[in-house]
Amino acid sequence: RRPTLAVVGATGAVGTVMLEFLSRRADVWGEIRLVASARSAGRRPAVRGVETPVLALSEEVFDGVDVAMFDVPDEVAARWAPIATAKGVVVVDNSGAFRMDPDVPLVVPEVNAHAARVRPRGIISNPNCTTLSMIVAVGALHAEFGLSGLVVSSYQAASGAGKAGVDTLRAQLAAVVGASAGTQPGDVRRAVGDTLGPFPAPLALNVVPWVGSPREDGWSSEEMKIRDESRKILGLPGLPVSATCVRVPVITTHSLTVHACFENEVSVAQAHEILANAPGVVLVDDPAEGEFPTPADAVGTDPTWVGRVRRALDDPKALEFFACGDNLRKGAALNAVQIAEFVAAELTTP
Ligand code: 11C
Repeated sequence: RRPTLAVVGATGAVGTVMLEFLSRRADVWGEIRLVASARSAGRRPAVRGVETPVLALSEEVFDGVDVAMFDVPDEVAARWAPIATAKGVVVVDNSGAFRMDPDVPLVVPEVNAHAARVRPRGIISNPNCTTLSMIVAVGALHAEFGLSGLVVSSYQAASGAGKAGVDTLRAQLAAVVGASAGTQPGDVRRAVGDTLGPFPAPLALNVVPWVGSPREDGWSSEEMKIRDESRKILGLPGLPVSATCVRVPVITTHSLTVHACFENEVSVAQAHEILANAPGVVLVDDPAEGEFPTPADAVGTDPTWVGRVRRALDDPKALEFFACGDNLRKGAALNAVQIAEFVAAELTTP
């Protein structure tokens, strides 16, 4: 019997991309059941070419389900994932609710697929999209050189803040386009008016050095997620990690600059070879020819794109590079689908 899959949050930005992947990847599933809030119930999105009714979230929707992918707010996941697991469902959760629970593995299949096998609570967490936009490349370099520290800055897209983020950026871009804004203090703020949406400052014609909510000593929740999640995925609980998270006026695809320190000396030639051969990574690194990844080129694609690889001028054991990846695909939906397929293979292998 092929396993039954539920997609919880099937009509959201990430859920929609999940359905796209389920429709075009090798089909390992029996029934695919779509679930969302009561507000979205009754819609009929296509999955595997078949219009499929969306069911309202309830205990009964998990009857007979083997694996469920959740893309819902943290508090909804915290409440409903245990209800699903109590019915024997393996939950692949894309929220932040369980990521740091020691009894919940945090999985990136290219880096630590083995961790998905040990899941005492029946839940496997999917990392934050910002961590995911660089961790496949970092993991490949760590396997060869031994990571000893990370300093990263992010350049995060509006869609990380959901549909409200995208709608806000588009509205702000429309407001500034004819306003000749961007030359005097406050002129961008005046042009966008009170349309800040989920962002703490105008995003059009701007960069905003704040993502998430406040944590101790001036750090943001997003910066702490990058630190905590990188440590857990790589199995390096004491790894020094410093992140500065910045929102930029890009619709979709998060980017990061990475300063990675290693136990061993590194060379650009070796790093190029590792990255060029790493599953899930595409290396584009010929800046003299204008070749490096950008969000505008990476959006809508699956890999982690890496370029601008340099050895640190003052440390022969450190590399600098630029990484970007579509935050709705590998950053969310694709990684969750890969984990779900890993569990499906486990369930169907005698
Ligand atoms: C952003 N990375 O770009 C966030 C969104 O923990 O899954 C994803 C938050 C999370 O705003």
